[in-house]
Amino acid sequence: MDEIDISRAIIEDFTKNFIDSLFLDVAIVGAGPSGLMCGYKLAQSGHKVAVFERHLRAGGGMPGGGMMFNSIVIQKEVLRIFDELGIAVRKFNDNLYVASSIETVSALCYRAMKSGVKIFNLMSVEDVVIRENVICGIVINWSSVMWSKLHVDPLSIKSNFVVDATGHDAEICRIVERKIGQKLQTPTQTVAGEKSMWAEKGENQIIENTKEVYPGLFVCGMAANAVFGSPRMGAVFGGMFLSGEKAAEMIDKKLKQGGKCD
Ligand code: 48F
Repeated sequence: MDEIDISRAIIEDFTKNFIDSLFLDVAIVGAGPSGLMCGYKLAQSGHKVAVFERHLRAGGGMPGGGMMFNSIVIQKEVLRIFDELGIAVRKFNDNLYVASSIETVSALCYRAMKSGVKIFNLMSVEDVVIRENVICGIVINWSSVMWSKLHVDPLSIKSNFVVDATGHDAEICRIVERKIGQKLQTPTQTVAGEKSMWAEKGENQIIENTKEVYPGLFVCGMAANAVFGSPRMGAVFGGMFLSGEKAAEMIDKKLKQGGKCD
């Protein structure tokens, strides 16, 4: 065994994966529960998907559970998803169940990747590609470049659709607003920002808020509630799974109608 072989194996494998991802059906920004769920469902439908995650590990806000008590709460209606993913749940009451946040993240990543999703960690999306008022891809850089504020130009990935699954800050929607110089077409005509904690209302509204907010750009998860000014909901996660699933279904339908960007 030679150290150079180890280096070559890693560099060649990564480069092959990266080059293979330069054109995607769907580029998902954020490997939290909604982004991973969206990717898993799209890949299951046969689409070419990659998830770009700023941090070292996938999972977003899920591993920390509620205030670092590393359990999460889900509602009865998402039991079918947890069952499909093979995640153990324990009944709390007639409507609520609990699961290990670590087991949930691990299962979701594993099943997503086994379905064909590529996950690129330590990469940040800093811009989008826009052609004739349509989002056609993302602009990426190493997170370490951004954190250290180095002046290094980014690279681009083309995709038919982009999903903003960046959580509370709805970063991609905010970038698009800045770049097009106008408010996104939302009822409030703005990226409103999430409202204070109201679990039940937030969970109900997240499904309605999951949609295409600009041609080629979908929003899901907590970012959807931030865009439409709906409440946050804390460590109850059912809505994140249902929102990711809904975004995937909507994009699947559009992809089956034909590609969008060259
Ligand atoms: O925050 P996050 O977990 O989003 P989510 O899927 O789930 C929200 C819940 O975790 C929780 C909650 C439950 O009720 O409210 O907060 O909506 O995951 C978002 C991921 O996106 C990454 C970020 O590091 C996180 O892992 N991210 C954010 N901006 C960027 C990004 C960016 N510009 N480029 C790449 N990754």
